[in-house]
Parts: sequence; C-alpha cells; structure tokens
Amino acid sequence: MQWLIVGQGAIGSLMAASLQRSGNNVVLKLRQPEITSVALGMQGAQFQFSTQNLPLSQPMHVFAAIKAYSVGDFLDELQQWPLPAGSTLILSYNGMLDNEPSLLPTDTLHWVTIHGAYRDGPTVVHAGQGESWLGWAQPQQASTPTPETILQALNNALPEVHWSDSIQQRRWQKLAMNCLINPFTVIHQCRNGELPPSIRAEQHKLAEELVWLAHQHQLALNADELVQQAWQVIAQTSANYSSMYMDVKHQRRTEIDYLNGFVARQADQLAGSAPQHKAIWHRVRELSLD
Ligand code: KPL
Repeated sequence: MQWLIVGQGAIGSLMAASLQRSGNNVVLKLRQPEITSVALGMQGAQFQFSTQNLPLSQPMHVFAAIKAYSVGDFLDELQQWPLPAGSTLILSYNGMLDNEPSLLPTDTLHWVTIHGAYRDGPTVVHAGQGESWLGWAQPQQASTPTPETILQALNNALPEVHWSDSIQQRRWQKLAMNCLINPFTVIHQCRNGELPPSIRAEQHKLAEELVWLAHQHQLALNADELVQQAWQVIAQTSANYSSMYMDVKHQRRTEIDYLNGFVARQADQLAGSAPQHKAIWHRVRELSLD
C-alpha cells in the first residue's frame, strides 16, 4: 500500500526518505502540487517524491509528523475528506493537546520517537539514532489485532520500532524528554550534546512536577529516571539541534505551549502547581516569536 507523508519537517522528511529507501511507494502531501526532494545528510542520498493532496481515491497509510498546533487543523481536514476504508492514520508530534481524547479518531496510531533529526535546507541530517514506539491512541477491544504490516514497514525503514500497549506512558516519557531538553537548547543556544551539566538540578525539579501531573493521569513516572533518560537521549542525539532550537532559529512558532506550557496549565487546572514549567515556558516565549 502507498504511504502518504504529511509534514515536511525533519522527522516527516526522514520518514519519507527512509520508507522510500526500504522499498515503499511514498508520496508527500503538500499544499501546492509540486515535486520535491529530500537529501539524507549522513548518506548524501537523494530521494524524489511526487505529491498528493486530499481527498484520497484509494486507501493509504497516512503518516503525519506535524507540529502539535497543526493537529487540530489536520483532523478538521480529515473530517472534510475522510480517508478511504482500509487506510491507516499514524500521528507523530511532540507534546500534548489539552483536548486530546475527544479529538483523535479511535483507530489512530501514535508513533513516538527519540530519533534526532534536523533540516538544513533540503537536506535532512539524521543526527541521532534512536528508538520508536507504535501504539493505539485510544484503548482498543482485546480482539483488535496489532497492525503488523505497518509495524514491520516502519521498523524496516527506521529501526528499532517497538509495539507498545501503553503508548500513553511512552508519550509522557517523550513529553518529559522534550520538557527537560528542548527549552535548554534555546536558552543555551546549543546542540543537545552541548548542554551544560549544571542544568541537572533544574531538570530534576521539572521532572518532579511532571511526575505529579502524570500521577493525576494514572501514570507512574520517576523523577530520577526521567533525568537519567534525558541525559541518555542527550548522549544519543548529541549532534542534533532540537526541534525547538531550529524553530527559534528560523523564527517559527515553537511547541513550548504543548510541552512545558501544557504541564503548567494542566497543573493549574488540577489545583496543583508547576512553577518550574511555568517559568521556563515564559522564558522560552520571551526568546521566541510565540
Ligand atoms: O524530540 C526531540 C526534539 O528535538 O524535538 C529530541 C528527541 C530531543 C531530539 O532532539
């Protein structure tokens, strides 16, 4: 089955090139019809794509690697142009939406990744090998089969991909990684691997606030482990420029409202408090166009 990639940021482009390289038929969804190309920085290989817009005339695997603030508009578009029966929708974005459970169609899949990639013009630099997890966005009936073909295709394209029966737990862990890494790369203006060890104490306080909030959502996280995992991700993606660093550099809107901002707002709503997240949320907003 054909793949439609939505979102031509670093991760969408990396996935498009990786799926094509592993033998899949891949098209890109663009606003204007045009042919586009992606160069994979490390290998210097060139990949050419044609484009396709909604509505689709045949079922496809739709892989949307988009910004959290674009998810609502994309889902509205899908309401207008529903995917043909037999299609799959895979969403990948950093952060959390306040109204998420009511927004996502029940058979949506989440792809959570800690691969590090950034775009340098038309070139995608895959600067950090990571792992990814795939799982249903909403609870499914026990009889629902694992989408093996999709899992296999994604794993062949960009390994390792693990199936997760608790993708929400993975998403909260990823939220923590992004909250503990991305804003600091903006504050210190550096690659992930250049972050100073002195941020550890601040990261720990952020992790503690996240643990409290996750607990309100019936999820168990551990602050020491989160900080340790953040430094593992920093080591794995040391040559990478975080997505937030790149957004600020290119004067684009950042995802801070959906990362530390999400934690701060949710804590307020649940009668708790997350002063560290609130402070860093506002610090990044001052340094960016948000
Ligand atoms: O997700 C990322 C991002 O930059 O948004 C990490 C994993 C931190 C890699 O840079």
